[in-house]
Amino acid sequence: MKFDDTIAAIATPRGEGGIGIVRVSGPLAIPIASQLFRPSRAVSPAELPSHTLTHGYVIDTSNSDAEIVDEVMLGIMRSPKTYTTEDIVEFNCHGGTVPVTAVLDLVVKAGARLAEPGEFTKRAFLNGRLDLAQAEAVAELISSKTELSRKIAIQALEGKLSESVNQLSDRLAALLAEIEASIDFPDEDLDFMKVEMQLQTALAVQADLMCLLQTASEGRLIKEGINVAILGKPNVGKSSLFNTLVRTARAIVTDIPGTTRDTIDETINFDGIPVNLVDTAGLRQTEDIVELQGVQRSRDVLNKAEFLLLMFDASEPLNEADIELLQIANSHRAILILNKIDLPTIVQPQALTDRCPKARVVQTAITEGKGIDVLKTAIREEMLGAEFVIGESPIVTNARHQDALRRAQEALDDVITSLENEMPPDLVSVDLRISLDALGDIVGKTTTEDILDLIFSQFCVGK
Ligand SMILES: Nc1nc2c(ncn2[C@@H]2O[C@H](COP(=O)(O)OP(=O)(O)O)[C@@H](O)[C@H]2O)c(=O)[nH]1
Ligand SMILES: [Mg+2]
Repeated sequence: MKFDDTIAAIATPRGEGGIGIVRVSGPLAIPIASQLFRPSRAVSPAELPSHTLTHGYVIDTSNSDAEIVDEVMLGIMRSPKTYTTEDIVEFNCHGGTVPVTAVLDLVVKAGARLAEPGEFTKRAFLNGRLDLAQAEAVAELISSKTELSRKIAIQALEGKLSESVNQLSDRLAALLAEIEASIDFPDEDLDFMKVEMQLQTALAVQADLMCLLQTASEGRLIKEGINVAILGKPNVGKSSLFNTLVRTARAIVTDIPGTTRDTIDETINFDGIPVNLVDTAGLRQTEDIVELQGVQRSRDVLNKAEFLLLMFDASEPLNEADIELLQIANSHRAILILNKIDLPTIVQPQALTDRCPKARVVQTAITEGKGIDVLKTAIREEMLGAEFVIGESPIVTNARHQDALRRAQEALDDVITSLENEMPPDLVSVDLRISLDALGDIVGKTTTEDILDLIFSQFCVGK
């Protein structure tokens, strides 16, 4: 695809900083630079070699005295080896809102139009430099909250995810060709053998598709994070645990509101997982109206939490509140923490597992620093699975990809059922096409215009 308009935007964040970049892409990029830029040595932008930076000035020529607007470094990147594949120029201005905006205004007056959010990346996609999954990885990389999500985004940007999806597509496309050939040239004698082989192929693809789809639960967790609540009766050690976990993790700056008087929360980087950790007021029966509100909030927290750290005091007999927590544990993802094992113990782990056989119990003495590493490993394993490692194989982090893989899988299930029941090949091919189209949606082969608009509108301006 070739665009005949030229787009421009401020590519750096608003506010003051070292550099502010005005990025321009399209056929007018270099002519605009020639018009606005005066190099400090006598060369015109049209003669500058590609992929170089040149010192000079942006000049406003609209009035007679050719006023200097800013001193800049001009970056020139000629088509096709650029982000958008088009000619790109970047004015590296002094990083303040006013100089950058002044340069952008001149660029627009000279014939560019303001870019929509994500439009540079959209052009990179429409011009075939990135596929859709790679374009989305750009946004994921920018918004990644932890090292782990950065690694996964880079992997997707390099095309690892697309490669896996394309391999699945190729195998299904080959199967489709074979099945369609048997519609056109039926051969009764060979059909039985053929269908059996087609079925084996479909099953093999299904198994690989399933593996990829299964990475989505971890992938989404790493990308979006998880709400974890610490619950337990008063004095059991919740705040001590909260403080220990927060202190030993790297904090993540987020704009998620949530701190209330009765619950404190903090988003931390827990081994690469963004964890929103909530310390609650005690969960217990009470008559006091002020207390009651705190308890109500604990219940709200409970409803929002996706993972629970339930604390019990090993030095005191279990009470009603403890029993209630153990019931809660049965219907939630949870770890049971038996704290204060440094004191004479009354409660054994068995007492917890008797009531809650599925949950893992970790024994700790938080104030003594005992059991904390074991607890952290347990939390990571319960959230990500013990075998989880970032390796060569791609990880699905994007809800849209997950949904497309699910659709591909459902259609492939139908293909398999039809093959098993020796249904006519034209029927099989219909489902096979649905499955292929769903895979095509991931890399953008079959994606509709509205979906593309939606995806790119979530990018920042200037990317
Ligand atoms: N001996 C002992 N005391 C603890 C332990 N963990 C917490 N505590 C103490 O128990 C008291 C209550 O702790 P806190 O974290 O405020 O409990 P919360 O009410 O559940 O938030 C404090 O005096 C802590 O120092 C532990 O493992 N062993
Ligand atoms: Mg507390």
